[in-house]
This record gives sequence, structure tokens and C-alpha cells, in this order.
Amino acid sequence: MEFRDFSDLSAVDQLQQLAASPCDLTAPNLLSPERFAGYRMSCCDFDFLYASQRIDDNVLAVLQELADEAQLVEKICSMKRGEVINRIEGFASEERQVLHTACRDIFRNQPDNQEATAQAKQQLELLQSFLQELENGRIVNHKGEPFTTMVQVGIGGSDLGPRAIFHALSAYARPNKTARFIANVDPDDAAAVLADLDLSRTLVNVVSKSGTTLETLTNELLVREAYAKDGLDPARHIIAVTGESSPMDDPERYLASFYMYDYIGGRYSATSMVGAVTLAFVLGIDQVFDILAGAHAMDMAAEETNIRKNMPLLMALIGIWNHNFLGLPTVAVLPYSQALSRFPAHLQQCDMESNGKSVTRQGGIVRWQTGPVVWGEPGTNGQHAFYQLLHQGTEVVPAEFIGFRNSQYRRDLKIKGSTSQQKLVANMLAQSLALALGSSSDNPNKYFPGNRPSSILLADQLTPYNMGSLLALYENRIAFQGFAWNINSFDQEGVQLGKVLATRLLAEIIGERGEQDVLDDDSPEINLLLQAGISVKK
Ligand code: G6Q
Repeated sequence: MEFRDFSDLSAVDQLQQLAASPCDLTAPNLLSPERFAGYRMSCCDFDFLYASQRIDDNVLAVLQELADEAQLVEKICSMKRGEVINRIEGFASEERQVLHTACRDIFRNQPDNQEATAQAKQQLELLQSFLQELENGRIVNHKGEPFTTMVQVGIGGSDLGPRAIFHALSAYARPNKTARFIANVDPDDAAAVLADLDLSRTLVNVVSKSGTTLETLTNELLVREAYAKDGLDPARHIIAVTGESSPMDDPERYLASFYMYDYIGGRYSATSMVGAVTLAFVLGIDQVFDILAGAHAMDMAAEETNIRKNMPLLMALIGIWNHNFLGLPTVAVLPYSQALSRFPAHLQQCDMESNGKSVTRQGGIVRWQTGPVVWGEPGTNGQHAFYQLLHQGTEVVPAEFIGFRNSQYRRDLKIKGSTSQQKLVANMLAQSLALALGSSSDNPNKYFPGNRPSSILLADQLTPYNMGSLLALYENRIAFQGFAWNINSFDQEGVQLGKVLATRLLAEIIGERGEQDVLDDDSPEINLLLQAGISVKK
């Protein structure tokens, strides 16, 4: 597969020229019914409405050229077949396949990668047997009672995706089943979760691909100690999800063990056992299959070469237009759904850890902007917080709204002629229009400039199936953008340095090194603090 520098693509020159005079959303009649009807596509239960982006047919045509020239669809297909694309040519790098899509490619006789899908199916079968044993009373607590809560202990990719999906779908939880999450090494995280738990009815799912993550191992010990204190045997309560032959790959220590594989990156692992175990415990296995089916459908949709029929590709290209050509440095993801309250946090990791890179696939320094800052909070809460800046601030922030026509619980009340769900959706649509159209006023303080881009993802209801599609929509979008920018979206070297320094500082705090060592140390960053008299010791 040929990876070319973004700035060498001829479409990039053309887009730069078009960006000199992009369409103005406040121009009279620009936002017409025809534009709304034309700049809209549907896929996997979602409508994507993009009339409020600063694009026109010319821009879309050149974005299509960019997609073709950079062979974005070919690249995603080859990723799914198992090409080793997690690498930097000529330099030590992870040198791995990227096969999270195989976890959900379980519905076809001829999956893209036979081996990875066979492993995914095998793990799903193991999970089904484990759930059956919980169901039929073969796995119970010491009093013969069923387990009601699963606590997932993990951090980063082993926490954010599963936690976001759990919150998104807890309306579908089976009776008397719930989940809690512990991630932070801050002891108060675990303490707060453990404070009100009946440990005897709780299973703990320790999730770590590497089996070496400080936070997770620490929290596992904290939990084990809590069981011991209550006179309970941790071996009857703790299960593990880890990489094959990791230090946690020790079935003796756990009630049950599941694998995830090295070709699944942490932040892309929500549809592997990393997410499936806790989600299946709470929701049941059928709902997990629905999540996988939605994700798989979106993976298939990502293979379409026409950008106007490929939702993740179109979103990726519009994102590139806003970021690289209109110069907008951030993206706000604004779900009008309380259930998606943790989804922006998951996307922050998935997007920024993937595309927050400055080195090309050939080890050169990029000469163009790569991943934007991603942030967001659920609406309407955000409206009462940071929307002031979105409407009248000096920073223009492209907004991605996500909303649903119906609520999940369908427990709603008509007040003043409308339900709360109708109010919610009306607010979302109104915000998008207000950002685009603005409003004139003689009072400068009440003037809204408008011409601020946004798009809307709209579905009937947040279900397991379309939660899966939504997850895969963003995963594929992130991969497409990384391919276009010629960066490796699948490693995370940038998180290492801070960890190394923290380990050295910790040694200092616990007094493993004498004063002399410190001054002779090859860690000038830490000596900076010490010589300035800044101490974290008590
Ligand atoms: C994600 C990253 C990172 C990882 C955590 C947890 O892509 O690799 O967030 O998921 O550091 O790692 P373990 O699962 O190995 O504990």
C-alpha cells in the first residue's frame, strides 16, 4: 500500500484554493430545503445531515478526489484484511496488524481475516458458557446467591469505551444486573466504588491487555484486599481479560479468563472481550451481538468508494476540510442524549491518541495539521455552560450533534404541548441552525455572527445496534483521517515519557535514591523540581 504525504496530494492544492472563499452559511437562501435534502445521507439507522457545513458541490467533488488519490477506502479494506499497518517504516515500532474490525466480522462465512475472526468467535463462545454458568447457578457466591454487579477494573482503552457503552445502554440492563468501573490510581476512585458495594454479590473484571498497567494492578490488589477483609475468597470473584501470555495470563488466579489479542489496540477494543464481558453480564449476550452487528454494518459501509454514500468517510473528509483548510483547531461532539454522556470522553481518547501525531508513516515530520482537539458534553447541559463561546466566541468550533427522535425509557411527560424528548431534539436542531444562521442586532452584544459549521447525526432511538454503529462510525472516521494525514493512528508513543518520569519521581518520593543520586541523575526534568525546592514528600 502506498502512503503519500498529505501535502503532496493534488486535491490538497485545489482544496486550499477553494478554502479561500468557502460558502457562507448566512448568505440569503443558502440554507434551503433543497440543500437540507441534498446534503443528507442515511446509514445503519443514522441520518447524517451536513447542510450546515461550509461546503458546496465543488468542495465535495475535490474531497472525493482526495479520498481517491489517497486511496482511503483501499487502505481501510487492507487494514481489515490484516496488513501490518501499525508501523513506522525504517524505525522500531509496534509492527502489528490492526484488526479490531474482526471482532465483529462474525456474521459472514468469509470474514476479511479468518484467523482473527475465529479467535473472536472462540472468545464469544467462552463468554456464552461463562454466562450460562452464572445463569444456571453453577457459578454463585459462597451463599449460593447469584452475582448482581460487575466491577470493571481497567484504564484508558480498557475502560473508556466499555464505560461509555455501559452508560449508553444501561436502559437495557437485565433486572438486578449492573456494572461499576474503577480506573484511576487515585485511591479515592476505588474507595468510592467499594464503599457501597455488596462484595459478596459482586464479580470483578480486571481488564488489561498488557497485564502490566500500574493503575490496574494496583486497583486489583486494592480489590483483593477488600475481599480478604470481608472474609471472602477473591479467587471466587475475580475474572480477567488480558493478552495471551501477559503477566495476568494466569488462569489459576482467576475465576475465569478471557483473551484479547495484540492486533486489537486498547482504544479500539470495546467490541472485543474488553467490552463484551461486562456488557454481556449486564445486558445479556444477545444485546452484545446486536452491538457487534451494528458495528459490523458500519465497517461494511466504510468500504463504499462514493464519499456521499460512505458516512465515516464523508465525516472524515468534512473534518479534514474544517481542520486543515478552514483552520478550525477543535471539534465539539455534542450528544443530545444523557445516555451518551461518556461518549465524548471515549472519543477524546480514540481520536486524540490515534491522530495526535507529528511523524509520518515514513518517520518524517508532518508539514500539515493532524488530529484536532476533541471535546464535548451532552446537550442541553452544554447550552447552559459553554455554548456562549460556540455562538459568540472568537474561536470557531465545528459541532457534531448526535440525537434521537425517541427516548430509551419512554417515560416522558407532555408539558405545554411537548414532551421532554421533543424539547431535547428541538434544542439540538435549533442550536445547529443558530450556529449557521446567526442573528443580526443593533446591539453588538446581542449579535450572532453565524456561519459556524455543524452537522447532525439523527436516529430513532439509541439501541445496542446503533450504539455499535456509532462506535464504529467514529473508529472508521479516525482511521480514514489518519490515512489521509499519512500518520500511524494505531500506536501511542506520546504517553510513554510522562510514565517514565513518574516512575523516577516515585522512586524519589519513597526515598529509594540518596541526595547524591539525585544530583547525578540523568533526569534533568526531575532535578529541576528538586533544585527549586518543590517537594511532593510529606
Ligand atoms: C489505548 C492505549 C491505552 C491502554 C491503557 C491500558 O489504545 O493503549 O489507553 O488501553 O494504557 O492498557 P492495558 O490494557 O494494557 O492495561
